[in-house]
Amino acid sequence: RAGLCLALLGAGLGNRALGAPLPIIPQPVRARAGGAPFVLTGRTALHTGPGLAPGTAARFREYVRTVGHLALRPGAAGGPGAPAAAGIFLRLDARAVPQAEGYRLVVGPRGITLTGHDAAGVFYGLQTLSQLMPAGTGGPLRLPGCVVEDYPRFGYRGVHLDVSRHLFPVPVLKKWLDVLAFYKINTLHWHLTDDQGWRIEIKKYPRLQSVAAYRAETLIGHKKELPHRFDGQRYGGYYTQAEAREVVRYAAARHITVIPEIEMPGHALAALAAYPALGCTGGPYQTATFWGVFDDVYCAGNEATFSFLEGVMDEVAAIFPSRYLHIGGDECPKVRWQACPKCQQRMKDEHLPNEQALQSYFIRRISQHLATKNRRVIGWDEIMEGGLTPGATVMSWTGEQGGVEAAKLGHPVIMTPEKYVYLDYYQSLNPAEPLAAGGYTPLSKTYGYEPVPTGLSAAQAGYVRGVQANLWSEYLPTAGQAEYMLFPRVLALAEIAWSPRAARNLPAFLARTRRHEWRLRALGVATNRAYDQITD
Ligand code: TNX
Repeated sequence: RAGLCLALLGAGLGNRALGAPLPIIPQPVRARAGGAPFVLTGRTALHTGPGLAPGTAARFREYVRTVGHLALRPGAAGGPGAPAAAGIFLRLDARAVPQAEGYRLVVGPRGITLTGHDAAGVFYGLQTLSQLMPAGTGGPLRLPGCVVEDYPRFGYRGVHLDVSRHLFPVPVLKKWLDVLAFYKINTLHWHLTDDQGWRIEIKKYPRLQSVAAYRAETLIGHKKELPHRFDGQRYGGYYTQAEAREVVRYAAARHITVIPEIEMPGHALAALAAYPALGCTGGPYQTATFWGVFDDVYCAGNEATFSFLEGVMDEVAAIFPSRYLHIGGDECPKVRWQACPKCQQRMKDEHLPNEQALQSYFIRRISQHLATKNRRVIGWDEIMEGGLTPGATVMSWTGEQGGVEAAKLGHPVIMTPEKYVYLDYYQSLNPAEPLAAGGYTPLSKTYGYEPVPTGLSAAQAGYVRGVQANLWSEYLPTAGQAEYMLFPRVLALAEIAWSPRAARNLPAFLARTRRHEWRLRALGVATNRAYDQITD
């Protein structure tokens, strides 16, 4: 039989059945195609082994229904008495699959066995299985015979979404979460506050809803980069706590952790518009109507700032169970602090040599407050200015240097350098591209990014916990446009975050990506020009 296979391969005939690469993204650690396919029909049962939540199988059923137009039969509860009929068997076995989030998938003519190290592993195995499934109209579906052994390279595989500059409805967020999970992304970094709008309900501070959540109707000050939607209309809105909890629940059911970001001490104009006493000058301020970096930031000399932010973070922590909470920390000008008697007094009292150290003091106080709730902070790389807060994780966006330094200091690091993984940048040089933030990160550039910088020892490299792509929404007034920027570049991020470094192969990835266009469409992602722009 082996001889026959070889002969077929040699003749170029068996290529499809035996040697064709499986269209899986991200590329698994080991994937061997071969043997007879499994034929999935309306008689196929899905058996869930002990210890697995029923929801795990439910989402796969749903996928088979939408893409294959087939309803799988319910399986027996599993265990030793499980029926021997052909079907799909899901089970947990941490010894058989030793890596966290890992799985082993065997597809053969008599059935499909999926063994996960943990529930996440089973879930990811089901995503792989879904990706092996052809589209159908209710008739039998042939799933290629194969053995896949797989686990992630990084424990943190993130996508960041800015909803301050423009916000997107909860049903759209849910659709995107489905797609992220399909590609084994496990973290949504939710950028909830910025100068242009505060998007999370905080019950203790109602003006965050009535004032900070909306942009000023009249334009004040500068004229730089007017958002095209500035037409004198109020723009804004926010997610209620109930909605945010629903997003957290929906994400968790797909093994995605939602990390909320509350920006401080900079990018805070919307909050200052609502509570002007929290700024050094006392205002008045208005929620920003254009993009950029603003001089007015939270006053670091005012105790009210800290009690306000602690009140905010208390509610945020109650909504979001994630161990890590993001406190921003980027792009905070120091001019107001320099001119503010209270800030200068604070620097004297605390023996802080400069405003950078005052920023560090600011972050440390918030971090200490969160530590009492057993939470840790993540911040953009500028939180290193003036000294890095103990226990903080650094998100390295301005380049790789912040991440390198933090790893050398023994702090966890998420790499997200703008040059490679900023999804608000142009993805092609086509002049017909819709207006974007500038910058150029085509699919191939994101794919070519290596998250572990050179020059780190093996131990230091271990602090690089993962990689993230960021979608800022200044130029994305509609969900459709945001989706156009997300996909297919998220697929490249998924592969650099999950697959072994040695498996990286651009032409092979691009070929697989093309085979995913219809799959994305099946998940509700609009087909877009981005596919025509895939070039090697
Ligand atoms: C910089 S990245 C910012 C954001 C902007 C983005 C635009 C970062 C931490 N701060 O406020 O939206 O550039 O690309």
